[in-house]
This record gives sequence, structure tokens and C-alpha cells, in this order.
Amino acid sequence: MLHETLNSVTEHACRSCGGTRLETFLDLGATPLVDRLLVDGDIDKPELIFPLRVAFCRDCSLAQITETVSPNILFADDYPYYSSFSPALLEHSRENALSLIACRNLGPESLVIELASNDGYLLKNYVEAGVKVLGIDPADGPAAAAERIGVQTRCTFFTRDLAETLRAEGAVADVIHANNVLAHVADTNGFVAGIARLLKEDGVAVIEVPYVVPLIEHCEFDTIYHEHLCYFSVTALDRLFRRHGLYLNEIKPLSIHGGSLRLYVELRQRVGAAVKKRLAQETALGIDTIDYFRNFSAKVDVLKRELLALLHRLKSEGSSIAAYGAAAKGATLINTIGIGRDLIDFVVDRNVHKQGKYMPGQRLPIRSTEALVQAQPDYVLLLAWNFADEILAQQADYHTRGGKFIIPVPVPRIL
Ligand code: JHZ
Ligand code: ZN
Repeated sequence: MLHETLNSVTEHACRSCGGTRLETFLDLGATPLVDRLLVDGDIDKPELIFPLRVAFCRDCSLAQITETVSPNILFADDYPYYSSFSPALLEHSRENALSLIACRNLGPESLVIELASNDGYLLKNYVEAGVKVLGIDPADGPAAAAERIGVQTRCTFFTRDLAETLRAEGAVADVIHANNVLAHVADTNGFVAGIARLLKEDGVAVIEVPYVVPLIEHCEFDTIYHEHLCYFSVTALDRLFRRHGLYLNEIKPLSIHGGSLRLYVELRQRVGAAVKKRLAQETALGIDTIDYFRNFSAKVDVLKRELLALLHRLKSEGSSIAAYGAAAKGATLINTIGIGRDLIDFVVDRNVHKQGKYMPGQRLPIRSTEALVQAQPDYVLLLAWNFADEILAQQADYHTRGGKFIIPVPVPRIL
């Protein structure tokens, strides 16, 4: 593998407040890009790898990686992530849309904009209810899929400039959705300023982000990769939004993606009890000090060692092992631990865009889930552990026939 610097920049200032008192608390080494799956023709070619270090900002308390890989490399070209492959995510999104339609009385005169609208998995619910929508997403495959189901989509990155253009065209939103995208944008402040610019005076931005507290407490280190530039606490978010005249007024904890927050952000200030309580809890945890993050690296090392030892033991006992979920987080897990083809025979995934390709770095082949039934490996390492309930229920047959799952986090265990 080659180290390539032209395609990335190492940051020395905080992505949010611009302060320069960044302190690295986790170094995962140099890793390939998690959503860059390889095809047969790539197998002999070197892959791009980039440093993966996480730092804490002593000024605004935001945890963040220090390397910014060009978004054109990360997202635009053949991006394989399609939201609609998870029934649980579809249901979660539908409930979110229906409750906003009801409580905000949205109708044909309303406008809902989604930033990173992917394949239209969320906006389609508004289209069905007759509400006007606009999706914005830079990945051409998912954006084309959205258009095919009637979700009007601009295939581009959302920036402050695009917000100005849309505003000039008369677009102002009753609701702006931004799910799992705030942590992905390199210009964090430009993105938030763009949201402020596009909201109606009484509009709301409903934003979902993975929450840094479960990441640290459940050792979800595999959710760290180059697409995820920031790892948010409510403390850091509150400071970020206020800088742009926005207020974090409500929050709702979500179990999705290992523990996320749904944020309700508005131009008017009416901070609710849940936000105040969470801010106080975070202060009590010490989240605005480096101490909260200091032991994380040692905990990650223990998990890495234990999982590798477990896989080696099973293998030495003659067991066969496959993996489930060619997830982005799976790529971090296998590459930072060094789980290669000597341990794992293949990975299965329901996403047809991933099948037939190879996981980056370790180059594990990706097959359809039928391969599990055919090969009946003794163990399956669940790389998509965030969907454990759903996947275990789906794979009841494999389990009944004696197959076992290995759940890697927070502590490797066999089910
Ligand atoms: P999944 C994604 O990360 C992408 P990933 C992205 N980087 C992001 O920010 C986070 O989400 C939040 C498959 N699967 O969604 C689908 C099955 O095969 O947890 C996926 O390939 N069968 C933008 O990639 C993978 O597993 C199933 O039944 O880490 C899950 O990946 C289900 C439910 C999923 O996220
Ligand atoms: Zn900062």
C-alpha cells in the first residue's frame, strides 16, 4: 500500500472553533478508505491509505480526526452506501417523517429539504404525503435511484454557496433533514451556516448524528474512519450551532448506529429541558476535558487484542469463520486489527452494489447472504453489529443449524 498525501490535508486547527489546541487521544495508524470497495481489476493495485488519528479540541471540546481526505475521493465516485438496504432504517425514517408531517401540519405548500438524501429513503415518505421535497446528495448512483422513485434531487455537495443559490431561487424550508452527514463535511461551519440560511423563520432542522458518549463507553472505535470527521457531544454541538445564530432546542436519543442523537435546531431560542439536562450530564462526565478521552486508546487496544486472539483460537481449533456486513465500520475493524483472509473466508452483505467486490485493505471477498447457507461456516463475525437484532432474526436458520455469531463490541462475545 502507498501513502498518498496529495489527496488529503492534515488539519492543525479545530474544524469547529478554529482553535489550535488539538490533542490526539487515539491513533489507529494508516488505513484505507472504508467505502472504496475493490473490484477484480484492483486486486494487484496499491490502495490509498491515510492516517487515522482522533484529537480533542481543548477550546470547544469537539473530538475530530485530523486528516481531511478530499470529499471527491470519499463520496462522489461509485459510493456504495444505499440507505434503503436496511428495513430498520427505513422504518425509523418513515416514523420520523410522519411525525413531523403531523406535528408541523406539513402540506403541499411546505418544503422539506434533505442534505445527503441518498437514495430517497426518507423523502419518499413526504412525496407520498404530497409535501414538496428537495434532496441534495453528491453521490450519483444513490441520487439517480432517488429520482427514479420521484424524489427530486440535486446531485451535488451542500455548501453555504448552494444555500445562497437556493435561497435566491426562493427555496426556504419548513424542515431540513440532515442524517449522518454533519460529521462527514469538511467545512463544518459552512454547512451549518447554509442550514441557517435555508430555514424558514419558524422552520426546524432535524439532524441525526452518532453520539460520542456511546462511542467512547461501548468502545465503538470501528465507527471511526475518514468519512467521519467529527464525533459530537451535545456540548460541542451547542457551541457550533450558536456560532451561526441557531439553537439546539430539543434532543432525542436514538439507538441507531450504536447510539445517536436526533437534534432539533431552530432560529428561535427555546432550549428544552432535555438539552439542559444532557449538557449538565456531559459536564459531570467531564466531556469538555481531555480526561474523558484519555483511557480510550488503551481500551481499544484491549478489544483489538481480545478479538484477534479469539479468532486465532477458533481457527486453530479448526473452525471456519465468515463475516456479515461489508459495512464501513467493518473495514475499520478488519484493517486496524489485521483480520485477513487467513481468518475470514468471505463477507456477506445484502447490498447488491457491494457483492462481487472486496473489502478495502484486507481484500475479503463480498458475497450475497445465500453464501452463509451454502457454506454454513462455524462462526460469523458480525461487522454490522449495530443491526444485530435484525440480522440475527434474519439468520435464524443459520443459528438453528449450529452456526454462531461473534459480536465484536463492546467486548467480543459469542452468541
Ligand atoms: P451500516 C454507514 O456506515 C455509512 P456503515 C456511512 N458512512 C455512515 O455514516 C454510517 O452508516 C452512519 C448490510 N446489511 O449501515 C448493509 C445487510 O447485509 O451499519 C450494509 O452494507 N443485511 C455513510 O457502512 C451493512 O450491512 C441487513 O440485514 O458502517 C451495514 O452497514 C442489514 C440491516 C444490513 O453502516
Ligand atoms: Zn474547537
